[in-house]
Amino acid sequence: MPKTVHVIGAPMDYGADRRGVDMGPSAIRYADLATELGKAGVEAVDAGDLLVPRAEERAPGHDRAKFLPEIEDVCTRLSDEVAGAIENDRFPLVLGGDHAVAIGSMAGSARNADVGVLWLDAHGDFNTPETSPSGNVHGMPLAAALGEGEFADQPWANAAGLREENVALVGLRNLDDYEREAIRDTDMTAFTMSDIDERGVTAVVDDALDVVTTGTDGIHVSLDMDWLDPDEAPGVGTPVRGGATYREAHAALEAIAERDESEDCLRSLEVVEVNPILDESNRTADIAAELAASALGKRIL
Ligand code: 5AB
Ligand code: MN
Ligand code: MN
Ligand code: MN
Repeated sequence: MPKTVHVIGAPMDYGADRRGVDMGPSAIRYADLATELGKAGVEAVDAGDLLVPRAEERAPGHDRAKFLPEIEDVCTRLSDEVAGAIENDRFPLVLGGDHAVAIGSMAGSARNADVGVLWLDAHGDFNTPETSPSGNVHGMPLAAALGEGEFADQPWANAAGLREENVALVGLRNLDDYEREAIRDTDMTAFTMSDIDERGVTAVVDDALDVVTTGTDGIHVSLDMDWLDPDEAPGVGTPVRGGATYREAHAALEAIAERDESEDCLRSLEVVEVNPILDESNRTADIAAELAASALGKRIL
């Protein structure tokens, strides 16, 4: 059955140092998201943006997890919105915003179900306030969802139906020392860019899909646009060279669509970290819109 997509903008930039990522939802809509989703054959309903007070109106608070109370407020509302959409048989597509919005998306998607998470990112996003080198919460969402460290005391951040065994990270190429150890110590499955070099992106994504679909009711896909190479997608706050090419990225999202076609597993999707201020001619948002369409079944032929 074709999905009805519920588009939710989360114009939040509390989680990152580089201001401008709050314009991501606008930029992705401007990049003809609606037309792209039409090409995927889905119906899309735009629920508008969550209200996010400007960072200038707030104080960053403690420096190990900047703006954490503000992030809690936005992510709690986002989580309700995502869970509500799923309850009404709609497919939530969240437009970020910095990657801290994923805390809300995952909590909503995994509220009443066992959910797997596929994390497409250059980074591990597995810091906690204790270990973060920057204090930026966009480097912490996976740790928050799994209740690591100080996040154990932040129930709003935990994704109820998410277990480490059902998390797969794909395309890693930049980890902090702590994260490297911590990711090795967890039961999450991590694939680096070297795995993609060796085996090709579709084989790696297929393995990752096995991890996230096994024993779950569905999957949440979190696409950080810095997963792509900055030559393709320069409009991101924390670029790392050596990322997925344009075609590799499409192949990955097409593989997700294909799996969804056979197993009806795709439950929610988010596209985050688009920063049009750092971009060239809105290229990164263009690709973001196209990739969302690929994940939802857009075909070349
Ligand atoms: B992104 C870094 N690990 O914690 C940190 O873009 C970068 O959501 C985090 O993946 C990058 O500050 C967060 C150095
Ligand atoms: Mn990243
Ligand atoms: Mn990220
Ligand atoms: Mn376009």
